[in-house]
Amino acid sequence: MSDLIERVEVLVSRPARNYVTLRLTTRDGIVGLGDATVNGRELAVASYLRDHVGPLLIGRDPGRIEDVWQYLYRGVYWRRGPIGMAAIGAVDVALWDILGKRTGQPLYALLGGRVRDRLATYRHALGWDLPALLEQVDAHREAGFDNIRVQTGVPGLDIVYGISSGPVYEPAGRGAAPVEETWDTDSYLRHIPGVLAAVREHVGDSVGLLHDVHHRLTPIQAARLGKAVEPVGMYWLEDVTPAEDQEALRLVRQHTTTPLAIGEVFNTVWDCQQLISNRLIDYIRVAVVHAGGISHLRKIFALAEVHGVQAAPHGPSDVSPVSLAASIHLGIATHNFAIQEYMGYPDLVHEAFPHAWHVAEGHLQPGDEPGLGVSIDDDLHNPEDYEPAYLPVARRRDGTLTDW
Ligand code: GCO
Ligand code: MG
Repeated sequence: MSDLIERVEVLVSRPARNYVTLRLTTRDGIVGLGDATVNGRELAVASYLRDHVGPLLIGRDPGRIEDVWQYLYRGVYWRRGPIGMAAIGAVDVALWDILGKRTGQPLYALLGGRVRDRLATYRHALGWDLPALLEQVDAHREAGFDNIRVQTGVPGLDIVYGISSGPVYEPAGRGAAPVEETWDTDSYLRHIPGVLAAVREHVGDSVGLLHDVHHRLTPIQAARLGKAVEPVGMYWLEDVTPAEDQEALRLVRQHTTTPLAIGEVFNTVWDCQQLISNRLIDYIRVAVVHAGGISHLRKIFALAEVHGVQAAPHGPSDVSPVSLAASIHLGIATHNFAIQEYMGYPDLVHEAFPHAWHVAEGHLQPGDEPGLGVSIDDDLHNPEDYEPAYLPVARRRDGTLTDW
């Protein structure tokens, strides 16, 4: 058969930042791409793909997408986890890409076709202080974006999640070992409600405001914050507590009507099954790359739809343009998909992954090329460019390690 998988390549590269990309090629030359980037742990997933998954794919029928997923998930015996699920996700996305190219259809057409004309997105505004933050908020509004995530410095702290000294924030890449940040919850809780209220005052009612707490609070602290910012009318508060404790959200929920978003570190439907079926969140943030690809995300989103929860996937710079493409195609074809995060990329990343998806009038569009509509510029994917780059860790003032 001419359409079986013949070649499996795992590209580890650093066009401005580290990415792991899977490239599958069939005997008749159709190429499918998948993103397998796990920020700060790139080589582990590359080895999983090269050493264990790749050899099993050679000679396999790329059209049996669900069967390959089950083979790689159930067949391995060991379950879940970010490394294994990113590898499965990369294979899944590459197979969908191949199917699109073989049938000449953009992916969204194979996923049921458009349910909306354009996909809502949000951009990041960051600033150490309010004037700097408002400047970025205004810039995004002028560029046509209606939904903005706001992150700001905290008095007394030197480094804070989501903020950098320059205009662009990059979570990883600050050296060969993780940077250690100091965290102080009381200072944060005293400061942030006033900042969010001031941003609301500045932008008026028509802008969606989002804020990422990045897993820093206990349930009762999260409940207090949610309640304090109710007058701001937030689009959402994100990751208020460490996400693996699903029951914690019940307490938060009992105290506040501020919408809650969670799930960027989840890998499977079983990580969010209680959260969704008990309606403890409003938005589920699983990403194509980290939660088993398009096939598995569709199941999570279907469960969410039944329970009135909306999809809003993770989309920072460490989710490559390949994954972002998959998410945009899925978003344009999924009824309960609310919004796609789009942090943006350095120019070199756009050049390394030429893509049909694009921003138009403050919204995302998948483009109409067959499959994902993303290709690779091989010259910009040099394995020698890879450098270890870790996400930071955080300690409380007394030195206790806490959630970053
Ligand atoms: C977000 C995220 C990111 C993560 C990063 C980890 O909401 O965009 O929280 O900023 O921290 O993707 O690799
Ligand atoms: Mg986040």
